[in-house]
Amino acid sequence: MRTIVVGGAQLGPIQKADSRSAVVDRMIALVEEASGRDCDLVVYPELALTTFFPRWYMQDQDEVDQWFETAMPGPDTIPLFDKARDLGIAMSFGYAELTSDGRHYNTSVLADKHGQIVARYRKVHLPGHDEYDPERSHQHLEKRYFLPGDLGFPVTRALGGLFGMCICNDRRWPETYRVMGLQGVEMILLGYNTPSVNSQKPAEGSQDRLFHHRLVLQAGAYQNSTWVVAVAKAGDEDGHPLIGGSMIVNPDGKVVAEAVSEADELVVHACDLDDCTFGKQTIFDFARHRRTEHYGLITGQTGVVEPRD
Ligand code: CDV
Repeated sequence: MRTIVVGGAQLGPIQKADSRSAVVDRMIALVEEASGRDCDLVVYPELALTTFFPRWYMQDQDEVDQWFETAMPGPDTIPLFDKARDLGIAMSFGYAELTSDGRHYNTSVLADKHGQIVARYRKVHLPGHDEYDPERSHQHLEKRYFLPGDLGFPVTRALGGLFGMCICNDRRWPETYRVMGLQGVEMILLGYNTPSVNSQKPAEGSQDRLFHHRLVLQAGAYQNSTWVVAVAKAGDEDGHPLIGGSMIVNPDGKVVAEAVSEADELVVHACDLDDCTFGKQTIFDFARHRRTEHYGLITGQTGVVEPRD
């Protein structure tokens, strides 16, 4: 058995006016609760330190840059790293990263139990648009504020297992899981901010969104025989609702723990990484069963090319 007790640390809404330090206080309260529940690892959402700012249209780059961190840990996040290290808990969370040479990414990090960052991921699949779109019920300007990630989908040895990360929209793409599956991933950590309504399809509400969320997590976990830990920022941010539904999915694709609220809430499960072995050695033994000679279109072509008449 290689059991890791995981706490999915869902955050309730963060308003535009909320300070980083107020959010970090909430994150510290969750890691303290996690300690009381014997967690080894706490996972927080995408862009955990602020409101989901890509909903706001900004033209002034200085205003945009206020939402980004130039150091991790930085002045606001050092107390969180100190607390997690003192409690001996590893953690993962998302934030907006501004590099020293001026690049902007939607990033997640994994810190070990000593507070050292051991893995970094930059969001590859950026949804939304890059200019103000009056046709939408709300804006989703990730393509305006971030570059596509440049690190691929790395898998890292940590906590006695093989860990990968992805962020929000990445979870809808089978390629995300498979690229990590091909590196033997045993646990995928992912945070998200998913609006409860589709900005281009008002009929698609929160129940539909939760259905799609669950569908892709369960499929990704099962098809790659990996744990998936998915953690929301949820609830109403300045009049903009986000779904909850934080959950832990086992390598059989079953949901084993799930949030019941749209507030700060810890979802805990003892995950045995050895549970990944059976699927990886049988139906999803990639080395024996994959047929890469037929998969060229996956990497050779981006959009759809229909067959000729
Ligand atoms: N933060 C996100 O990536 N959100 C997207 C929305 C725009 C659909 C998601 O896939 O949940």
